[in-house]
Amino acid sequence: MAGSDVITRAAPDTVKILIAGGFGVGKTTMVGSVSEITPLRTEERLTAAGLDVDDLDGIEEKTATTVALDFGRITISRDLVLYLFGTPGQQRFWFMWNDLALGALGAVVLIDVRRPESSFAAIDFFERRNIPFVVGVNGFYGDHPYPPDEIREALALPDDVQVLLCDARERESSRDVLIALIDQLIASAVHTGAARQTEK
Ligand SMILES: Nc1nc2c(ncn2[C@@H]2O[C@H](COP(=O)(O)OP(=O)(O)O)[C@@H](O)[C@H]2O)c(=O)[nH]1
Ligand SMILES: [Mg+2]
Repeated sequence: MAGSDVITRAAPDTVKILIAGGFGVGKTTMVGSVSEITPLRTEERLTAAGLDVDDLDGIEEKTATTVALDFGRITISRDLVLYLFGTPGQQRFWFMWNDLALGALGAVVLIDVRRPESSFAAIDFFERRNIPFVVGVNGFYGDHPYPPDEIREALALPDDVQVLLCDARERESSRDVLIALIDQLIASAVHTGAARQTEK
């Protein structure tokens, strides 16, 4: 019967994912490259007023910044839709992170391979709250000078946190990072479920 498919098919699960990391690491770029809807952006041109406040060392080419958040959506499969929330990177907007993290199942912490220290605070944020995350290493200018294991060591990441080399400008590459995160979330849910079963 025409339309029965529509009636019987359950609505997809929607999952909230944060795209986090320091200032200028490529969060807005990643949300923009994977989103299938025109991402909602709240970018403002960087102005002279922010010069003393925003640390532009090493990213002098940056001319706009996310003042509130980026929002995008990607359909992973018929059953799974991700809502992506790109966090603001500047220190003075950190107060928003707790609210943004509410209900988030996981996160991508992006790092700029040239200045990994700018994402330390984001890693720390998710570790403290036990929010699962993967690390996406955004190789600016397509450069990936360090293998994932070296980056893991430099960031003192535990073995279960995946480190993925990526290019935030590329849809496929950004999508791969999100799929790795989803795989990790599913694996840990299965693991927790199995542990509950054996407790019974
Ligand atoms: N060459 C290069 N530029 C990038 C890459 N990712 C982001 N950018 C640029 O770097 C700047 C900062 O990126 P943006 O996404 O705004 O960073 P955010 O502060 O983390 O949201 C922008 O001008 C981007 O166009 C990349 O992989 N390679
Ligand atoms: Mg941004």
